[in-house]
Amino acid sequence: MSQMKMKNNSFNDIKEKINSSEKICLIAHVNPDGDSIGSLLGLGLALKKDKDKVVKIALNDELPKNFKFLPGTEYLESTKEEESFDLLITLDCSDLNRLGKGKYIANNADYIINIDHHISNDYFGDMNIVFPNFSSTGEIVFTLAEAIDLDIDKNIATCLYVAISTDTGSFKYDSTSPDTFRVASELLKKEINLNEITRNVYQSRSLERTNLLIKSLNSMELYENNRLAMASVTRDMIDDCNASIQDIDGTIDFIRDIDGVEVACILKEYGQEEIKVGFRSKSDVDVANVAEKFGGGGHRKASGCTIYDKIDKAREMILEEIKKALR
Ligand SMILES: [Mn+2]
Repeated sequence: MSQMKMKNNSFNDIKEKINSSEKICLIAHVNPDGDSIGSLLGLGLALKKDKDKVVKIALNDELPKNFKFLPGTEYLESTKEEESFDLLITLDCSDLNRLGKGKYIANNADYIINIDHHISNDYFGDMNIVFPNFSSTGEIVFTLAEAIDLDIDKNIATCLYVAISTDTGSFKYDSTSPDTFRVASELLKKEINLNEITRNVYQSRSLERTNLLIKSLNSMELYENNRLAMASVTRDMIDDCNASIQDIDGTIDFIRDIDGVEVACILKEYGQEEIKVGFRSKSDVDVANVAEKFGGGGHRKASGCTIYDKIDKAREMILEEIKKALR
């Protein structure tokens, strides 16, 4: 990839491209989180206000339960091989592989706008808005919408607020800037229902998920004078709890939050030889670097990768690399 390509377009370029497109598809990354769902629905609903356009809001995964209350979820539909679009807008995706099985949709589109905040973004779009210093893709979407005069109503504000709140760990992460609070303030002015958001997003953990959390924490081991904590979640553990693989999300934050722990790591057995690994750091250790050693990526303090090997072998390999990073 040439350095020349690593350049952002202006909001005006984006505006003109959106205005001149009639059939638009929006899509976000696989294993959706609050930022991908919130920015997808937020921008989707904003573009749907233009009745002269066909706007598809694509989601190929199951919508996590705690986001089902979001406005616009009734429009979510999976992609189809035979579809084509003037414009594809990707949200919160650092590269096209993040689209998972929906990746083919990139070939079904004449043009791609890539909106993201991951530092590892490879500028795959024909146009790119990649701001690694933004807290979330939701914050970028708001800033863009404001700049190009898209109407942000209460529904859209609800989606974008969830995007920002979840991707900042409720405004705790370093990526939270004065602008983040300005955007949150603008969204609150739309009279969004904070109580409804909090209840759905943060206070509705299922019993199955809670049981899996307990099991996962029991699998935890500490290394390097308790500076590193690792847990593994196997298929059997998930089945025993009657839980699903998405129910592991969030467990890593509990591990990171232990006093003295600098790096938290969780291994998730997606398949017998497909292990997804999540990393969190709360010190100077750059876990994006660690993830990159295994073909993954992310942010300095939150990253991930996939290892195609047995879970015990994956654990050994990861342990070795994190130990190096901690020295
Ligand atoms: Mn994000």
